[in-house]
Amino acid sequence: MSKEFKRTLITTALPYANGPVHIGHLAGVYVPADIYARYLRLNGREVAMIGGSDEHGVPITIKAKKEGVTPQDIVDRYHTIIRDSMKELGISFDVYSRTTSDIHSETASEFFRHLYDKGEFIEQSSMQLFDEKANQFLADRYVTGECPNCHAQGAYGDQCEKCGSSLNATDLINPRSAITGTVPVLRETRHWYLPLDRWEPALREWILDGHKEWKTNVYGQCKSWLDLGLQPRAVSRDLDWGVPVPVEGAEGKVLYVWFDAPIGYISNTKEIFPDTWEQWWKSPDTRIINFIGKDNIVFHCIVFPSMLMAYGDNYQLPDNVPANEFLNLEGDKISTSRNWAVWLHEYLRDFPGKQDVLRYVLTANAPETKDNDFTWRDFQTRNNSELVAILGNFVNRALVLTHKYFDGTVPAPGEMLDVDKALVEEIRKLKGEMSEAIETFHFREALRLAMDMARAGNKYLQETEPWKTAKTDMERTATALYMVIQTCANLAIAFEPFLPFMSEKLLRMLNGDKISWDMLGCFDLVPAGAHIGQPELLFEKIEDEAIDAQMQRLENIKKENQLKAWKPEPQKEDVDFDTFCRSDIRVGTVTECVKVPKADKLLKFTIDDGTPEPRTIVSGIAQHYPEPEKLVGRQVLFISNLPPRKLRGIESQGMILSAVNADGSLVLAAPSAFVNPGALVQ
Ligand code: B3M
Ligand code: ZN
Repeated sequence: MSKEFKRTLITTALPYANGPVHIGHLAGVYVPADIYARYLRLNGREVAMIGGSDEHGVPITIKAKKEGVTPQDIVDRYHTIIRDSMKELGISFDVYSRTTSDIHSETASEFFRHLYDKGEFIEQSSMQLFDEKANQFLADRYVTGECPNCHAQGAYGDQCEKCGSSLNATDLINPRSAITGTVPVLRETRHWYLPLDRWEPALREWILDGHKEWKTNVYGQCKSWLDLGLQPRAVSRDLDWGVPVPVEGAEGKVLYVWFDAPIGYISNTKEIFPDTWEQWWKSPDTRIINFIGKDNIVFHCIVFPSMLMAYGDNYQLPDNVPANEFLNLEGDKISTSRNWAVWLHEYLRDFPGKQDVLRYVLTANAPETKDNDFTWRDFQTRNNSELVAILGNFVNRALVLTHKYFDGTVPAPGEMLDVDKALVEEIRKLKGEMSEAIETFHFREALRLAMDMARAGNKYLQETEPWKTAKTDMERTATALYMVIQTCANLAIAFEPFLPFMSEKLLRMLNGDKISWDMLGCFDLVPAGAHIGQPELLFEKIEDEAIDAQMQRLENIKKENQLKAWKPEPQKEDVDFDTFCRSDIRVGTVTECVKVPKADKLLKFTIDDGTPEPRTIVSGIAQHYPEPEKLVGRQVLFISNLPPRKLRGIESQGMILSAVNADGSLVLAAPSAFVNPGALVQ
């Protein structure tokens, strides 16, 4: 890390307060930011970690309308859930505030007014989509339609979630109002635009020449935006929820949410440092780092920096924007609206005391360079075979052995042999690699290296076997246990940024208190003669039942979503009555039903159709009735006058009727009460 910075301002994307936070938010933004902040604090650096809820914007007003409550009710509800659950996860914000605060509206208003007075905006009239039924303009997500780029349905007026392109509402093909479902009309309206093109040369120089060290995904996205050429962007909207545009004649207009939200970083800094906030934003001694997800890159690397440059007055641009890719859940994209997520507050309820397990799994799987997948099986495996079996096991053995052979008093070491020196070297080498990884935002790698420290500890115990030397050479046992206790103290430091709850517990067991990154690699952290506490388990095994319950929950959500998305097939073409009457549909009773060998889908039915001869029908429903013998005795409906067909060498005399469910499953159609076999259905 360059030494010329005096302090680091860490900002974290402000989550929309239209829902709770989920593992995607955590893996992408809050856990990495927290690791970084904790690491810097351990290094004695001056740090401020800024967070808060983004409480404006259309998704919030849409949610409020749907529930028949006010937008304020919505943001009050979710702000509280988000703030409390992140605190419980140990995300160490120095401030977690909200964009509906007074200090924020004042700051955002002043920011806009300053740009307005400086002539930094273009004022322009344009035709915008208007819902005549709701009597309002349709900003951003109030319109949906077909994406002009990838032609996906359901693209929003500001963005297509399918191909990720950012859109203007008027670009959508076949737009529909999200409020009334009607086709919007075009109506003229005036707005303020920030001419991003004015800042293009400065942005090119700052990013493309000056920040080649940025992550390739971030640098690449910026480059392609800049190469496409920047255009003026509207920074106001016709809406009644947001910070009012502080200009005369702007009634009914508010600041665009992406104009006010990043200013939230500034207002939240003001909230904790009312007197010194300027040095966090305007001093070149401050290093600003923005933690965000990949969908926010353009706003943090192009739009907000243009706003800051337009403002002037020494506002500093971020030094790095380590944006992450997306985390998927069990192979599917996480989605708030489809409830396809693991919600943090629910996780904390279902797995009490297991904050570090989630932090560990999300970091080990962090989508740092590509999208990644969270699965509950992987969660269980990482807990059981890494946290329990490697880290927990090592610490437990170290403490138990010290109690067994030295009554819990750290023994004085004897002569240091090669095996002991090798352990010290290994820990110091790993420390160097960890620091490098964290400082370059490679947190998964850093976590793997921390785990390697625990592995080194286990290997050392295997090699020195202090339980064996206790019979012959107590000095060797003393040295080995001294070394492993020091290793435990090292682990408490190395893991603190990642697993702060574990670290605190381990320190308590070692009767340690203050730690710093400088101490990592030292082997005199717990002095000989010090007493250590009783060993407690740091991690416990997660059983199949807990995982199965989570998988079942997701399974249910998938079914619910299929049902919600289900639409009946369009009606077939008309048939005349006589044609229909020529179909011979009858009731039959199943007398035998077996799988057709070597055919996954086929069942062979033997049906009593009221005639002396049993009827054979082959039907493609085997996957929906895995126990065909249970169908014996059931009544079914079948078409009896179709020409016979050979299927796998069996002659099928008709077709059994079934209905298709939303999830594609087939259900046999049957009369609602017993009917004589062979009866006609009419
Ligand atoms: N609320 C979008 C998001 O949650 C937006 C971030 C604002 S950061 C200033 O992804
Ligand atoms: Zn698209």
